[in-house]
Amino acid sequence: MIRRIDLRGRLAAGERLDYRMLVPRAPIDVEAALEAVRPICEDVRHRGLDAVRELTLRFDGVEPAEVRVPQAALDDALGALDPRVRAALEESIRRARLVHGDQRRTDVTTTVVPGGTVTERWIPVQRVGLYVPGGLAVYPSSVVMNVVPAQVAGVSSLAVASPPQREFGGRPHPTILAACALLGVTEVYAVGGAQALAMLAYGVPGEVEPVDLVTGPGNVYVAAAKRLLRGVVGIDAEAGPTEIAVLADDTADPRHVAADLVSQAEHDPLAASVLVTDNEALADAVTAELETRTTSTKHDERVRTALAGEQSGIVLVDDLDQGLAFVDAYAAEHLEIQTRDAAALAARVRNAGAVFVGPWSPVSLGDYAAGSNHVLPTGGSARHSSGLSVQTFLRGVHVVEYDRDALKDIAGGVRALADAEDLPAHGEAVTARFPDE
Ligand code: HSO
Ligand code: ZN
Repeated sequence: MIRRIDLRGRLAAGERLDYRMLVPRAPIDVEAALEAVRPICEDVRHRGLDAVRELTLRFDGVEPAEVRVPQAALDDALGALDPRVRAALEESIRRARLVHGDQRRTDVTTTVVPGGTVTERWIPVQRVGLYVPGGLAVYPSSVVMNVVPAQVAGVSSLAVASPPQREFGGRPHPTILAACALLGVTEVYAVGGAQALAMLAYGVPGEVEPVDLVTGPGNVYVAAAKRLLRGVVGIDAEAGPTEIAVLADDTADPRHVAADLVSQAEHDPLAASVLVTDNEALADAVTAELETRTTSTKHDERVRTALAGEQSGIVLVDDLDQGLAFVDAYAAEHLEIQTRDAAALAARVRNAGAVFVGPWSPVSLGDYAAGSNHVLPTGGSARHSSGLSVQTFLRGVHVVEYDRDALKDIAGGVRALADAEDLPAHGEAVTARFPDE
């Protein structure tokens, strides 16, 4: 059911291998979704909450009494939350605050020359919209992963949007509401999909203040809406289906490897689970384990489809150096290193959204309770982007302050460069300050 790609001996035979092509990403057509999303965003922009209500009825099949979830509903959801889930969420929040607290930036002043300084000031984005998906699963953990870094960054105004659920009276799932309440988020909207992003980006006069930045994962329509609205608002990455890559050798436990591959396949039929190993016996044992696990796991259909997809596979490599080259080219959202000297190998990884080192650090720990963030770059974008962090919600602003002597000292340099660019007025803006010299 999971395909195997045997690369052993092929480099020695002189073949050129394009690792990126060998395990392609699941086909997600954001461009096609753009066509569907464009009229939705326009409608919300022009007709505000009337459009939001109609679109919610059309796409979610519910007519929420109110688009904004009342505070009493948030409080009730927290009051009714299973105490075990509450304790787990509280611990998840505590750990995330520890890690994200250490990401705070301090303003730095550089004295460039005597009398000339540049200060980098870190200023939080003023107002952000956080999207929490509904779909195949409920994601209170994603509330934590979005809200904690925003709050640590000092964002003062924060709105959450999440799709309304028919079985909960047109409100988001109660666990999502409870997570918002636990985190002190009071502005929550029962809106999903592109209409949620448009509502947050454009705002609704008198009802919803527009945000400056939208973050959070979502389906292809959410990704398309982000692409369309970028510019109107800032966005984080366009999230695609979840991915796990495991780089393992003969020391890995096949039961653990299989369990981890299944854990992320559970998210989505388009999720990617990739094992890269130099050990054929491990590959065989993991394949056998996957067979048994897929029969017993709750979301067996989804898992089987994901594992059988083109985007998943077991890759056999000559050695761990080739394995490392492969996983670097693939640039997984999550990369587990289950080898001897795992920490040393992990230190050599260049491209991954997050790296999970050794036998006791499964991805699902990171999904919920490691303290790390689980909103991570997918689709190979780990080659150039990072996951959500405090930095996502900050802007570094250069504050320039030179005194007279310091400016005079460099006036010639500014003039020379201004003339070289044929922009003499730039130079004159400096020399105008020194008319007698
Ligand atoms: N693995 C997902 C996050 C998640 N898992 C939420 C469970 N709940 C994407 O990183
Ligand atoms: Zn997950």
